[in-house]
Amino acid sequence: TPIPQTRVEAVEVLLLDIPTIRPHQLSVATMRQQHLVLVRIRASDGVTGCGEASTIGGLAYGEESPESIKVNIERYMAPLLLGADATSPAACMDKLCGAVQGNRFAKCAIETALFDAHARRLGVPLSDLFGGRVRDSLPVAWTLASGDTARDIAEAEKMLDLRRHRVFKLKIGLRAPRADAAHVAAIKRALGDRASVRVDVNQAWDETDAMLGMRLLEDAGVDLVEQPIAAGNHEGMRRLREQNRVPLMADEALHGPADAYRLAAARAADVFAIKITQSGGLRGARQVAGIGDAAHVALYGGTMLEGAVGTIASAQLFATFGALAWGTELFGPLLLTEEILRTPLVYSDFSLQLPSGPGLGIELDEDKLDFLRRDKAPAKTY
Ligand code: MUC
Ligand code: MG
Repeated sequence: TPIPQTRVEAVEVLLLDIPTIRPHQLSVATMRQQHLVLVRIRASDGVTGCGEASTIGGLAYGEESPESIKVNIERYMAPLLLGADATSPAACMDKLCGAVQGNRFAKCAIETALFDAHARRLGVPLSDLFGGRVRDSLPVAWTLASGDTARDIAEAEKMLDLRRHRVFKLKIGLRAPRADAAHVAAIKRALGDRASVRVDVNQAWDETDAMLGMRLLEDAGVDLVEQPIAAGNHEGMRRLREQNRVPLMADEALHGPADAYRLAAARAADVFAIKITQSGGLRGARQVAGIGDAAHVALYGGTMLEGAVGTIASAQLFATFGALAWGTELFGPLLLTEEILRTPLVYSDFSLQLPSGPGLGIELDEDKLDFLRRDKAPAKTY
């Protein structure tokens, strides 16, 4: 095979540790920091692209950790990419996926960096490589997860005042269903029709708990219940849908297009929470959306609580979706105490505004990266 004209020349992986603005309490973990994995890929024409992977609570949420992502990219994936045609993210990813099983989060970071670089090379926003934008802003939900009802209500009121969020997702599942439902009902009563209130159980319930919980939550005025039971229990999800009126969203159950197909066929979800990390990248997430559309499963733009890079990468893709009935939760950067961009992302009018520049449309603040990176020594390149 001929040597490509524009080749992948360097792959760099950075780990950033950033404190959260408050403890973020999920049924699987309480986060006080987030750890971002940034991947930068430079090509022989001098163009560099950036991608991100993040996880939630170490290995509590998924099977990749920030550290495993870094070492697997450096040791196994970077060598496969070096010399590959940087003008074809698809060809690069085919080569990678032919030799590497799993590792969806790592693959997502790499694929994003390749797309960012190629869009910059062409001088177009990344969204142009996925058909162009249907919208320039995306509605963004906020997660109330302080663990305290009064504090959650105060936080929601502040977000409404700032016109930053009017959709709130409550993290539940740590307490018994009746106690959780009382917490949710108190928040919904305080916010009334000014906000949509939804819950995420992060798989904490068994099917019996969920039958009770979903009924109580419906009575409390909840609009959507996310992943109430184990990710693998598709039949249980279908039964919950049959017995309840409040819509059910699949999140952890969705690990890309193959799961999307199985969930759709089993009629196990009303809504898909699409995440670029869980889907193994932007193209995988695009396929999940296509399966959802074809099966009349509504779409929601999910987050792995990424920082600015993964958040805007997700936004570039979600902006190309024809229908996005449930909006997005692309608030990750707002949960962090440190800004890593030269110009912060714009959140206004309850939405994230998409940047118009080429590629991801963002510029990293190198001084901040130097300050936040776990290993302060010069990054290793391969
Ligand atoms: C999840 O399960 O959806 C998204 C928002 C948030 O607070 O946690 C994540 C993970
Ligand atoms: Mg979720």
